Amino acid sequence: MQKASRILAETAWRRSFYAPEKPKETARRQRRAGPPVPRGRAVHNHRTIFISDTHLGTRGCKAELLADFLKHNDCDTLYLVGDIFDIWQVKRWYWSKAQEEVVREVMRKIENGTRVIYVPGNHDEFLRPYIGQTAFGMEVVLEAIHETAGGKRLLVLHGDKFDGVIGCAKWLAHVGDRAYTLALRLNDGLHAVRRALGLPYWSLSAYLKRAVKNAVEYVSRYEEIVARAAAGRGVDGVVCGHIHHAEIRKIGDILYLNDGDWVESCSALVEDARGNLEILRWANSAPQGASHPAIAPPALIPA
Ligand SMILES: [Mn+2]
Repeated sequence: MQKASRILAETAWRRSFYAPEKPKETARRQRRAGPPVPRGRAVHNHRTIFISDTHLGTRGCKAELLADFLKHNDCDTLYLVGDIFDIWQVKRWYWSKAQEEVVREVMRKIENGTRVIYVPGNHDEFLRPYIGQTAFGMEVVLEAIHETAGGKRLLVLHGDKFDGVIGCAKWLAHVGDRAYTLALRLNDGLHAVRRALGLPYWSLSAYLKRAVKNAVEYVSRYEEIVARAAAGRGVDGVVCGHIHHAEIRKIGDILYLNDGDWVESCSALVEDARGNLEILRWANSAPQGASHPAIAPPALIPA
């Protein structure tokens, strides 16, 4: 009996949090609700939105998509989970109209009564002296505890503090899936050039394959370390960013949630009124996102 109720609880947890909807159910819902409204046009209301790693101030930031996301998604509480501004690249500072629009959208949310909580990361650590204060209507905190509508307590932090304990070569994780696909194509050409120069054969693709494997290992080790730290804090789950790899999964007793980034995956973590958590990939939803990749590469680790 106890086992049955535990399984039931776990199933309920899994279903409500991240089990994909059964196609049958979706079809039934569509019949009831009519044709689905294309995402990106209607305004969606969420209880909470978590975004991080937008890297405003760099060319990498997908600011048009982010501004479009903010325009079409409202919430009671918005968590900015670090690396929102990228001040490291101050010499290569890049600012666009779209990035300005992103800031304006956040300010508009504050004016409309959205509570905005800013958890600085390592690229926007210039905000860390403001911890415990309110800046531009945003509460700046080192970390936060978010309580879901379902009563789950989630620790919210950027996650850079775990870099030192991972132990994999981080720079290798820079190499993503797409680089590998490209390398496969370049490999033959490279071989021909090296042969013409009298150099021995060297496989770029094999080299990158090892790098991708390392990136995958890096991500899973990071996730486990963050989850372990959260377990030590007595919370039900943890929300972080930093590694640019959106994820929702259970690690031991901890629900590990990573909201991804707005450089590659253009993803946000959202909570609905009932406490269900989901990752939204705006590149798939917004009409102008058609040219963006449907699936993010394993990871694009910030320096
Ligand atoms: Mn970071």
